[in-house]
Amino acid sequence: MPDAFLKLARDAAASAGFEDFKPDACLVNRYEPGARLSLHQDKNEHDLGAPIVSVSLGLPAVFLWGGLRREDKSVRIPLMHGDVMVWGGPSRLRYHGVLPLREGSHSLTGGYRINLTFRKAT
Ligand code: MD6
Ligand code: FE
Repeated sequence: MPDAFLKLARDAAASAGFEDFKPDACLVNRYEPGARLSLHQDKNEHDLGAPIVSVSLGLPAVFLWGGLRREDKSVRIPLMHGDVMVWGGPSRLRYHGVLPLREGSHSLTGGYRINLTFRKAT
């Protein structure tokens, strides 16, 4: 992974209280208008002690931040270009998702949203 990506993820994790995050994977998803991510847990990683760092680029989105059970109420968090979310510790397995993306245009990504999620996958 590029050094700049690693530093971004490590610095973000540290500022949220997760020192010495060593991500070994960066998932890159491109969302087009209408695309959504239904409520889910990120639980494919072996080490659930490591946080998730999620970087939003381009078109804005609404993040759904739920609880530890799928049926728990979720709150809506607007995510803009450059926003970084970090979750871990007791919140590592909280359900989350993204509402359908609205049409728009961003000077850097055009009609898309790009999300990077950094993880310790192995
Ligand atoms: C987001 N992404 O796009 C949140 N989870 O703001 C995710 O929760 C996610 O992008 C699992 C795999 C890929 C993802
Ligand atoms: Fe996720």
